Amino acid sequence: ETQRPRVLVTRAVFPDIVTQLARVAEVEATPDDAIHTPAQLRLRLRGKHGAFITNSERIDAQLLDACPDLRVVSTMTVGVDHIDLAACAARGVVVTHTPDVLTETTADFGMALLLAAARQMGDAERYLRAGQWRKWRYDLFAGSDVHGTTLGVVGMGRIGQAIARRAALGFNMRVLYHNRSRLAAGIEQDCRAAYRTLDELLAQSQHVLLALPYSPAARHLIGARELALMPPGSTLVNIARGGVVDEAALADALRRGHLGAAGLDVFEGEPAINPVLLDAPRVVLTPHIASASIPTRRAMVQLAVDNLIAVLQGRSAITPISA
Ligand code: 8YV
Repeated sequence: ETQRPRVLVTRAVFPDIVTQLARVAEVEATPDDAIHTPAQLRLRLRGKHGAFITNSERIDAQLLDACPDLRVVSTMTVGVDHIDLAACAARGVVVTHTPDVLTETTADFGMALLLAAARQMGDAERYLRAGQWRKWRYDLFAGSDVHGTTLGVVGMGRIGQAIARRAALGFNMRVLYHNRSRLAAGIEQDCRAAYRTLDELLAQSQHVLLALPYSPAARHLIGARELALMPPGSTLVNIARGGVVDEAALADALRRGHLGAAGLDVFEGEPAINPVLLDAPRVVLTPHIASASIPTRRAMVQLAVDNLIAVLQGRSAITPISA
């Protein structure tokens, strides 16, 4: 009797979806949400053929060498910077991710974070909850407008384009974008977006939103020099990866009053947060929840499970990604 493949599920996610894996594999689930150390992950993945992971688990050459039976890694993320794609390809390990199912939910959140930051909603709520609201003031948490202003989108992929449509069509914003490659004119027309170099985008945008895929080349893409290019009082929103922004430089730009506001959903070293951000003014901080609506998180888990089942049954992956 052929042995059924063995699969590790590294996170406690929707059991009614994960149980579908039992149709084709022996499943080792994870009852809690403890973060795996690399050694724990290697130990648990040894002898397994498939892995369900999130961006809390890193897949690198050392792990792959310790787990030679691994045939497929299915991540419940669209970003894959936690996976060494070249090392997986070199070992014939299929990698799948969850694009498209999260695009609109994440784009909604990108606009929400932009509005919350520009209009100082974080500081305003803390002020009210602290019992400090005593009287009306004409300029109480008076922030900057979003409608009719210029939004610079860095990373005009699926999520960036969904945000550009919301900005242009919903808020009458002028959209500039910077991308590794220039988009087809049709898309520019659809999003009413114009291509700019990064420096031009930073200098010409009242609000800048980061939605680019992360790689070591993108680390600290936005540092002190780039922040200084942004107009005084402008807004920076990051829904990409924490490493894209030099957080100390950002906190300094906020404290000095150069930057009007920031909205961050991702952080270097998350879930640990750089203390300079916790003390900075006019910044809205959220715990990596941009794709977190129940329907979307269910769709992501379902797609990740469907990818595992397909590959373990010898069929093509639904949404593979390669280096
Ligand atoms: C994930 C994300 O849900 O998809 C990504 O790349 O960052 C989020 O949508 C989050 O990382 C938890 O897995």
